[in-house]
Amino acid sequence: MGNTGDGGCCRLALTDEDKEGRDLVVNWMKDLGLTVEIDAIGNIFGTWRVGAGAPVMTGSHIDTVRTGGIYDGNLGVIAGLEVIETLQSAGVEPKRPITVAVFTDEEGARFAPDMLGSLVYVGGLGLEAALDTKAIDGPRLGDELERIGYAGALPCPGATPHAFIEYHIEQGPVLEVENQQIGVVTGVQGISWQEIVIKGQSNHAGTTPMSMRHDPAYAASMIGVFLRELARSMGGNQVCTVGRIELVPNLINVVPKSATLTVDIRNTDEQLLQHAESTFQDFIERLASTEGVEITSRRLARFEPVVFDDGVLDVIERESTALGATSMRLPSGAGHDAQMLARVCPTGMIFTQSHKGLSHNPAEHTDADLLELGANVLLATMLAMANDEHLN
Ligand code: HGY
Ligand code: MN
Ligand code: MN
Repeated sequence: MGNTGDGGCCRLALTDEDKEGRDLVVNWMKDLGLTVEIDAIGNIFGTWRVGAGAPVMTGSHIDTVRTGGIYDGNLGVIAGLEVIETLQSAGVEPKRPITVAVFTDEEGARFAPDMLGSLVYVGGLGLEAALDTKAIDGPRLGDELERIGYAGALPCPGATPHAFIEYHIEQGPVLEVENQQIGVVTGVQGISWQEIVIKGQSNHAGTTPMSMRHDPAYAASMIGVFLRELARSMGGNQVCTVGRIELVPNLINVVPKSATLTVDIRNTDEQLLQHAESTFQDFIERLASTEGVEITSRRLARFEPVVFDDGVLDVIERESTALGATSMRLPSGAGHDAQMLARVCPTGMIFTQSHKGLSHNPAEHTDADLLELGANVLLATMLAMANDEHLN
């Protein structure tokens, strides 16, 4: 489901490929004897009902971007199921239930914002507003959820877990460059997504003097150049991306009528992120005036930087060391469901290396021994959290 034939995966949220993937994971959960529940935004929960009290939860997402790799998100779900299977085979029963979650639409690539399912789960976005979200290809999220049969009965927001631990590839180069096997993730950087619409005047490419043009394609290009320069001048963790540009009518001999583009701005520091946003806003106001075009922006996502629970990080670090793994603390450049669960319970993340730092790319790769080591750290951490050892 979603195999792109080049080693990658295209499983956009709530597509038929996503349904196939969901059905497969639900079957794996049932094979493990887990209680499978689905909530009103399509989040899937497989719970091993042992022990007592609120569950220790792990998991991630199985939706991907269009040029996805096979590890982003999938690793966290599969490793979570592997943790349960390993404990069951060893006859080890945790003192708390263990839940593996598959959160809806983590990528936000088809339906913005990203981490949509986990955001609804923790009460950060109302269910009805989420269900009314429109896809970039048109359909309403709630209709797609019904169509693939994952509009569940469990209410949103959901029950608060005892703790949440997410295992994920780093999707960046740091662990490999620093030759560290495990990333003890300190938090997630702030994310600002906007859709920018530029309306100009379509005109003839051959007859229209340059001085008479009001060209949205030119304005969109200048936005890309400005954002690159802004990130370079700010330095540090500042990143800016134009990921999508659509021109109308998108023809060789027509000065376009309009351009629609997306802007992704991120920083680990909230003040710097706000500075980048306001600097960009000033630029597009100047650009609209000089080029004689109308520029409007619509916010698609805005999340402040998140810091994970120190107690959980200490357990991850301790269990990594006990397993003989090298580890380092680092922030996440990518967004994750864990940044939403951190709003409601003690939360942490475990990273494994991404070869050459590649992700959102079919060449995404992590060596099997590193994948296994990270999964063992996840098992040890979840067991410690389930047996409340972290409180000692
Ligand atoms: O956008 C992100 O950082 C994540 O891949 N959803
Ligand atoms: Mn991911
Ligand atoms: Mn991703």
